[in-house]
Amino acid sequence: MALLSFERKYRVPGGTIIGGNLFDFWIGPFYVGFFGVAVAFFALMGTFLIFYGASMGDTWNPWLISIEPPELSVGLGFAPLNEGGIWQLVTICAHGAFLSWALRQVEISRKLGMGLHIPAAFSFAILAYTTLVVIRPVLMGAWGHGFPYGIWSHLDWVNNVGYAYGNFHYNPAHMIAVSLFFTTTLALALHGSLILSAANPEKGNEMRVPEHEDTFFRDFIGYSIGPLGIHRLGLLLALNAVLWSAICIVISGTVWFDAWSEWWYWYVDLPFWVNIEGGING
Ligand code: UQ1
Repeated sequence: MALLSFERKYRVPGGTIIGGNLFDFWIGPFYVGFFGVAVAFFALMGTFLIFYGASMGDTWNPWLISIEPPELSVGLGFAPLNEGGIWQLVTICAHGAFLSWALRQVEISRKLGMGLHIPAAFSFAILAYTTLVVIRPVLMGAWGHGFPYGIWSHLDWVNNVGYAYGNFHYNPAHMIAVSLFFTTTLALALHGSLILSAANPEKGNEMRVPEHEDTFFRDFIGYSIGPLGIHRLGLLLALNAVLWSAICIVISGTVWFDAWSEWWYWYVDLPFWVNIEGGING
């Protein structure tokens, strides 16, 4: 079925969560729905607030514009607009837009009779953001622990927070997250190259089929995870990369306050060698 006739066949009413038929229409290629309207509202509002905040700052250099969270002394209260209040409103708008975006994915999935894997996956990205600007600041008792909304300033924030705990590379959850990011790229490189190799056979041959793909990996390493399995693995790796990133930051400053390198002394202090003469402790 050609794409245009497919779209005509599947552009069906229904599947909405809120709003019934009211917003159940398309603008050009884009499905609108109640959550499309909500996304537009929150995104425009947030963008306007960022420009308003920038207008009160001292630069229009897009690299340097920064919407700062409130001072730590504000705690978990509301701040005046130009003392972190804009950051608070932008954070609310961002959540409104991200959650509406996820729910619009749910509505489109329901229309098409598909699973909800896409909004479920996107929810992990939202969770990562929420961890940084809501969950961890709340656990630490001040909105000021959130990151500033600026291209350069958020990089400074990452740098400073990382070194506030010695060196983040010693954070065991960070180690797991980084390993998962690398493994995700490995999986996508293996998968992408395998699919392209099967789709681009030697001249004169027909396109290869999944059996060829399976056979390559069975010949190569004695195991094929299968054409469906590789996508399950990819999703599992990618979601865990995000999840462990959120874990590595949320434990810093809430359950662990020292340099992360100190954490590893649990190993040095194991009973087997803790009191060995001439050892690191004795
Ligand atoms: C694989 O086994 C497989 O099944 C045929 C794919 O699907 C097309 C893949 O893309 C990849 C990369 C593999 C190999 C992966 C592992 C974990 C053995």
